[in-house]
Amino acid sequence: SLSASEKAAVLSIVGKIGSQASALGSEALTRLLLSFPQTKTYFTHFDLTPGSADLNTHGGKIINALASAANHLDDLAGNLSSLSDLHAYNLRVDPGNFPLLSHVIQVVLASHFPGDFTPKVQAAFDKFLALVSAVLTSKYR
Ligand code: ZNH
Repeated sequence: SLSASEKAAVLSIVGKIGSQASALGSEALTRLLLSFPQTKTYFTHFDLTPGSADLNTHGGKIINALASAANHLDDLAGNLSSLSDLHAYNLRVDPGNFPLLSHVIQVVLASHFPGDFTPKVQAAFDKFLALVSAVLTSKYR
């Protein structure tokens, strides 16, 4: 779990997102699909053109889910329970893809918030993304 200062660091960067969730998430997905083309298999029903409505909508959902989780750091399992069911039983996303998405999200945050995404904040956010990923892949069997 996260220390008090790690929790504060996670909330500090989440607090910068504001109205940019869709743009940030869309860019993260574009980076994911370009750097790790195998991830395209999950999005065959999407328009994968950078900036498409599909990527903006889905990117926004991902970032908003992370922002919600960041505001429930003492109950991540509860906050992410239905998303955990969805990924395990319905989507069946290979767990190996979660570190890839976590990586590109951090690249996006570093690029958009260079002054705020300090090494210390990144270390905390990386730990946070690993905890979220662990919950989302916890029901696989
Ligand atoms: Zn996921 C979906 C989140 C990872 C794939 N997702 C989803 C959603 C959300 C999320 C919020 C929506 C849901 C509803 O609508 O209800 N994810 C998330 C997160 C994460 C993730 C937070 C981490 C961190 N995913 C992931 C990965 C992948 C995915 C890694 C692959 C690669 N997802 C997915 C899909 C979907 C989802 C495919 C569905 C889409 C549609 O719309 O169709």
